[in-house]
Amino acid sequence: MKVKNIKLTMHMLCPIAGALLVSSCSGEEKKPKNIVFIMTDDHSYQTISAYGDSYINTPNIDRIGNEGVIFTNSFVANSISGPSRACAITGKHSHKNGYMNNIDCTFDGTQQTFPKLLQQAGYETALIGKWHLISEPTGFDYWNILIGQGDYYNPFFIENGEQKQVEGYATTITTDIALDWLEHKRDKNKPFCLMLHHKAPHRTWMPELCDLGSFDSVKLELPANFFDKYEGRFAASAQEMGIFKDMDLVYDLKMADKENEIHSSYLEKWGRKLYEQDFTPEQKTLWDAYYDPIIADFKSKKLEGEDLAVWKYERYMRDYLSVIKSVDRNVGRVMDYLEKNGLLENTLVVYVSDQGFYMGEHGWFDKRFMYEESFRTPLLMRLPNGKKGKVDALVQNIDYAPTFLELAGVDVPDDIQGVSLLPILEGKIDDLERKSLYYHFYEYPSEHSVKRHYGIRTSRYKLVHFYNDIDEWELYDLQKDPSEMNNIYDENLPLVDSLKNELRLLQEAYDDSIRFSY
Ligand code: SGN
Ligand code: CA
Repeated sequence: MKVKNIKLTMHMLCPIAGALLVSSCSGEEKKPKNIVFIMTDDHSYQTISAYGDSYINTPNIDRIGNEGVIFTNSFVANSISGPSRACAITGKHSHKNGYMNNIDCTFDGTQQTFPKLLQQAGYETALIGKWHLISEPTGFDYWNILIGQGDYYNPFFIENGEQKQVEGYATTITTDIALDWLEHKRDKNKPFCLMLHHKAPHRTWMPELCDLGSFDSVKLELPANFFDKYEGRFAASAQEMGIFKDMDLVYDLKMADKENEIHSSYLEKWGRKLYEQDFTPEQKTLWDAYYDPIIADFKSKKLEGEDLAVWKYERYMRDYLSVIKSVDRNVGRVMDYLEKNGLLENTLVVYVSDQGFYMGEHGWFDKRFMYEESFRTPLLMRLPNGKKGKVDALVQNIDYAPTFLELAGVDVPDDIQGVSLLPILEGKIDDLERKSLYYHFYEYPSEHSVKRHYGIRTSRYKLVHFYNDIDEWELYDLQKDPSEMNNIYDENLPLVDSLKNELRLLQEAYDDSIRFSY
C-alpha cells in the first residue's frame, strides 16, 4: 500500500470568520469582487439539469445558473484540456498562448495570465486541483495541483512544489483543500480568486464509493444518431472514439474479471490499469462488491454486435452520471460555505467545463471535434445582484479572463482576444457585438485520431475545414440539422463564400498564421 499517512481533515467551518469579513467591509468593498472559478474536466451540458432535458438532476450546479446566468451558447476555442485551460487563463486563442495541444506543449508560465494580473492588483490567488499545463503554475499565492490528469482514488497532489498523496476521492479532496484554503490559508484582508478545478468527470469515469450504482435503475435512451454511419463526413468516419469500437471493456468499463477471461484491445497497451489503481483494501472491497456481480452478469450474457454496443453505452453512462453526482454534491459544499460565511454576496461564482463531451451522440465518447457536443461547454455565472436568466449570446472560453479582470477593476490588456461578459452579467446588455466564433484544433496525429481542423460558427451555420493529411470541408445548418448529420458543403450554396470570407476575417483579426487559400 503506497498511500502515505496524510489525511486532510476539514476543520470545523467557522461562519463567524467569514461574516466578519463582510461586516467589516465598507460599502465600496461590498461590491462583488471575489471570484470562485469552478472548472470540471469533460463535463457535458447534456448532464446538467439547468440545461434542460438532462440525464441527471444537478441541483447545486443549477443553483449557480438559477441565481445568475445560464449561457446557452457557450463554446471553447480548442476542445481539449491543456489548450482549453491555456485559452481560459490567457484570454487568447491557442496560436497566441502557444499551448496548442496536450502532446508536446509546455505552457510558457512567463506570459500574461488573468491570475497574474489579479495578483498584481492585490488579489489573493489560488489554484486547486487539475492544472495540466506541464510547467509549474505562476501567478498563484497558493497552488495545490493534481499530477497530470490526476487519479480518482488516493491522488497525488503537489502543494506549492511539495508532493503528497492524499487518501480519499479526488472530487471530495479537491473541495476539502479549497474550503480549507478559503477558511484557513488565504489573507482575509484581500479579495480572492480561487480556481477550483476538478479532475472529474474525465475518463475512466470512476465514481465515488458512496455513489456506485446510483443510476443503475435509470432508463437511458440511446441518442438518435448513436449508430451514425458518418456519410459525407470523412474526418468523423476516421476517428477512434467510438463507444462500440474503441471503448475498452476492462480499462474504461471496469470489467476486470478475476479469471482474466475478458480481453480487450487496451490490455496490451495499458495492462490491467484499473487493478493498478491505488485503492486501499477497504476501498477495493467496496469497489469489487459493486462491480463483481456486474462482471459476472456481463460474462453470462455473451453479448455481441448492437446488444454489446448498447450495453457499453449504458455502463458508460451509469459510471459517468455517478461521477457527476459527486461533482454536484461538492459544488453544493462550496456554495454552502460561501453562503454561511457571507461570501455569496460579494463573490462571482462560475461553473464551467474545459470542454463538452459526447454522451453517445454519433456513437462517441471524448471531445476534440468542432461538432456541437464538444465545441460547447457549460457556463453558469452567478453575480450577486446581477442578471438572472438565460443568455443566448455567442460566448467563448477566451472571455473568462477579461470578465474577471473587469470585475476586479483591472484594465483589460489590448492583446487579450476575448470579450468581457460583465456587462451581460450586470444586465446592461443582452448580446455581444460578436456575430461568429473561431475554433482551431491541432492535436493530430494523436489518441482518438481526430484530424486537425478550424472553423467558424455563427448563430445558425457552421463551416469547418479539416486539414493536414486531408482537405475536407463541412457545412451545417444548425437550425435544420442540430445534430450535424447532413454536410451541405457540396451543395454549392452562396452561403459558403460569405462564411469563408468571414472565416478569413476572423483568422486575420485573431492573427492565426494558418491561412489556406480558400
Ligand atoms: C487521456 C485520455 C483520452 C483523452 C485525453 C485528453 N486517455 O489521454 O481519452 O482524450 O486524455 O483529455 S486515458 O487513457 O489516459 O484516459 S483531456 O480532457 O485531458 O484533454
Ligand atoms: Ca477535458
